[in-house]
Amino acid sequence: EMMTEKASAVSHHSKISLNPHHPLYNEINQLVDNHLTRMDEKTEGGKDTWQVIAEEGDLKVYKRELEVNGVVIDPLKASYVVKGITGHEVCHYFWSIDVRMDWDATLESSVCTDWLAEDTFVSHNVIKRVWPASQRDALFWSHLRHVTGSNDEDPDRWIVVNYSTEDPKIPNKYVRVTMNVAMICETIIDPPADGNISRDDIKCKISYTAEVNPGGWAPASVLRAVYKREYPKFLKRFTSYVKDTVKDKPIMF
Ligand code: 18C
Repeated sequence: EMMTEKASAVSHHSKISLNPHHPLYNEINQLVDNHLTRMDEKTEGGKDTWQVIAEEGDLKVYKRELEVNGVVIDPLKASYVVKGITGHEVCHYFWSIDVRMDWDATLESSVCTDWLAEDTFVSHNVIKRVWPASQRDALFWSHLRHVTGSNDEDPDRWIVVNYSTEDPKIPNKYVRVTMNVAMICETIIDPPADGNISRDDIKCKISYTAEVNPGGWAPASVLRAVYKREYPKFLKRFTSYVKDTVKDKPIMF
């Protein structure tokens, strides 16, 4: 359904390449704005209903158990601090479909079905089969955005949103998974005395959230076990991939 632009009192300064007349324009702005606002709320503390499912140094993965008609749709969130990389780099590689198969071990294939703008495209992704469930696929738009902060409380951030969409051209061969995923990053710079910023002086604060509906019945215990194993694995694998890829490249601020 179409969302009004008025609802997203755009407090987050940003630039979008997608044409304002594109049918997804309002939806994308709304999703980006909601994710940034929700993240801001989270940092304000308050009561926490999230349970930790993995904790390893600076990596923390949380979930909230939620079942609708017997289908597990546990919302998941993670925070991670990774040295030597920037938020722009993390989001660039998370968004870029050219490298997705290099780090996403849960996918069997990933194909761009619609290029919308230099910051937005739609892709069809076939997920590896997990026994005993039927094979799943996902069709979603991916949008990359730089959000410049206006003051100290509103820091400079990069964000990628992957959000399910529909396309009658894509045949329905699998069980369709739907999702709302966001990767939000902030770069922390420890200014060196000599003023030359190297990779030793930077780190990236990552906040990742995933709301996935498996699209049909899947055994809850298997699904929860797969999530518990796969999300931390993904975050470690993906960030090592980024570290490794950029280590000899100039820092992309
Ligand atoms: O965010 C991630 N990836 C993005 C794309 O690169 C995108 C996410 C897309 C897909 C998420 C799909 C989740 C599917 C869940 C339903 C599966 C049902 C299986 C039933 C089991 C009983 O935003 C990173 C996503 C990291 C996701 C980790 C958890 C997903 C587990 C899904 C199963 C994966 C198969 C495992 C194969 C093992 C590989 C050695």
